[in-house]
Amino acid sequence: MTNFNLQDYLSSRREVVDRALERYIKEQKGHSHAIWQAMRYGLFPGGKRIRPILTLAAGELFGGKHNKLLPFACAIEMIHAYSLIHDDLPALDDDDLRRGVPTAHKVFGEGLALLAGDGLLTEAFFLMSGPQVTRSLPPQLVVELIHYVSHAVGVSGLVGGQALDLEAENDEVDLAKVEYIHMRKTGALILASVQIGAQVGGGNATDLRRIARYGEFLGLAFQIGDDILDAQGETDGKDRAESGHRELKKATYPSVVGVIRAKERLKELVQQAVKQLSPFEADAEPLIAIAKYVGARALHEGKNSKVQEMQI
Ligand code: GRG
Repeated sequence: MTNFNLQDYLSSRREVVDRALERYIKEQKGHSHAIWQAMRYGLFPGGKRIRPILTLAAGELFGGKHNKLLPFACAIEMIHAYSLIHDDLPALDDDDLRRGVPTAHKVFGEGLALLAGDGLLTEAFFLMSGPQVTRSLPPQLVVELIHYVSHAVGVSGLVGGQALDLEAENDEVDLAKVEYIHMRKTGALILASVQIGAQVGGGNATDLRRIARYGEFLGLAFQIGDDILDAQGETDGKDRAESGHRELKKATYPSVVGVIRAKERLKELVQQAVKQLSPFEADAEPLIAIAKYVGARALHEGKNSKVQEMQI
């Protein structure tokens, strides 16, 4: 046992990510224009920053340096922010609040919010393919990483998962279908967050397989946890009464098998995720603690919980 403190780890890495995102925005021409303001609104103050922190943690496990990891970590957070802005639009979830404040379209109007999402998505790819990256990593690896992220956020991942989610509204769905949707809609970007970090960090093929399995279990656990919090009216910054009308009809674990079985599945997934990392021993403490935290949020404490880990 070491003295690893998850709270300190999350807040220090969060600061690193926030500073890098700020720096990136300030460097862009026209960053004070309305479109950048709307994009910035989607990024700041930000939520948990769990995806970029996962990229840093997976990279650090293999000795990866922050200067190489940060463009990817920031790009992944920009993609996440885009997905939330678009997801909140009237055409999708129709949410008025996100993280307890008005959604981007409520502040900037639907047109600019739509474009802010497009802008964040596109700028993410601009960042990953920029000189800071191409000077510090082999070109072949950069192309592979960008290809991988595109796959995770395109039709095979986030966008396709969201489309399936739309189609499944009001349908009778079984658990296999719910998991299939979750693994694309939410799991693919979480998996990409750790995989990209591990690849930039220099993990070997065996390491990458272990990290991929960890990411798959964690991605599914994350969405089930979110659905449990939502079913209990505890989703961060947005209680059930504030949820868009669509949210209430979605195919989720709790809606198919109830909250108790959803919690059992969540616990099992976190245990599986943690198990994948046992060969790395204490070096994997941050990734292990993050997985346990994802479980603990939904299993024990809910939105007002301090950062704490699940006992497993
Ligand atoms: C392509 C038009 C178009 C829209 C895309 C893909 C998409 C819309 C939306 C993404 C689907 C989505 C919002 C899934 C839910 C995933 C989830 C649990 C989000 C919340 O993530 P957290 O808890 O948020 O990490 P914070 O606030 O901490 O950043």
